[in-house]
Amino acid sequence: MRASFLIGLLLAACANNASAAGHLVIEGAWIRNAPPGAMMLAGYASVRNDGDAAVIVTAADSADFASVSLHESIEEGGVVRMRALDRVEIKPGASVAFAPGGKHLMLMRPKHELKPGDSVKIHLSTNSGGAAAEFIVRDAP
Ligand SMILES: [Cu+2]
Repeated sequence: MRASFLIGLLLAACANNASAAGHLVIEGAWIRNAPPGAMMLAGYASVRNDGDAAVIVTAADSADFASVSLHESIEEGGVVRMRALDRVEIKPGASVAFAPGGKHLMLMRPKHELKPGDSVKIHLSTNSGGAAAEFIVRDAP
């Protein structure tokens, strides 16, 4: 009885608003269109913490890619490199931009071809649950 009540609550929470689960609001989510056969794509979005406690993004995943990781582009002596991030902390009321030239979601080995206008669901895991959003494939603005 109690278990089914809890499951009902969880389902209601999930159905309510997938992109605002936990305290995170994911906005303007997009994936940079890449040539056919590309094995590596990048996803971008603005991630806002609407809650009153810090949220730590620890991982990301998508059914449409073999793997998704948190990355950051950094310039060192005129050379741009990428490094993997273990965690991205978002303070209460703050936003973190995943944007070209900075933090991004590294999307490895798409499981099917993607073209502009396609939508891909990406899930972020956090210390307080997670959040997901539909990322739209498009050319760079
Ligand atoms: Cu990267």
